[in-house]
Amino acid sequence: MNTKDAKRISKFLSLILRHRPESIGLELDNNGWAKVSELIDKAAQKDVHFNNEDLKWIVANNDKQRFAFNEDHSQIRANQGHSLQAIDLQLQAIEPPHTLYHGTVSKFIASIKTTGLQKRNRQHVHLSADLTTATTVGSRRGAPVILKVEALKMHQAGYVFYQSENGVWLTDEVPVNYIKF
Ligand code: HQG
Repeated sequence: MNTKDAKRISKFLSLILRHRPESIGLELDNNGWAKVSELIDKAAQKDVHFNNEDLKWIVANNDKQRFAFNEDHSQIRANQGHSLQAIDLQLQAIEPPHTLYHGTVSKFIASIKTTGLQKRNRQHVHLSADLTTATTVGSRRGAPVILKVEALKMHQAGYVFYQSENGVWLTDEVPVNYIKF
């Protein structure tokens, strides 16, 4: 599979497995899993063609490890990033590092200073342990602005943190007093 096709299909999978499974008539279970065979068939009906081997390649090689198979490879899901509120990824709460980073853009700063970081359409606020990832995330929208989050302090105050299968740090909100601008 060439890189261009892999990227196109990966974007399609993000849309279907995180946001709009119903757009191809696909059902996800409570934990976000889709049947691989059903996904392949329903995508093909919408003229997006890939097979089992293509999916295995994408799951293994995706730059952010966005997707995962279950043990017998009969089911697939997105590791994070869902807007579908009913999906429970069964994440375990864990202690975060001292500092986490959030990449955003300057036009959001005034609002973030008022309300803190909010999850908007997604299930969680997304944070990363390294500056490079935060910079990449911010760059999707323009010149990146990196915010420092005092994650351990938040945790000590009772805020809950999770880490997705692919290493993204997740929490419900970040109040403004834990952000360094
Ligand atoms: C901003 C991608 C105004 C927030 C990435 C962000 C990530 C506020 C945007 C993942 C705000 C939400 C998530 C407030 C937050 N006022 N703006 N109070 N609070 N924002 O896409 O973190 O490639 O939902 O700064 O790599 O950008 O899809 O979140 O700019 O991991 O796998 O509101 O998506 O992953 O945007 O990105 P998003 P995000 P994938």
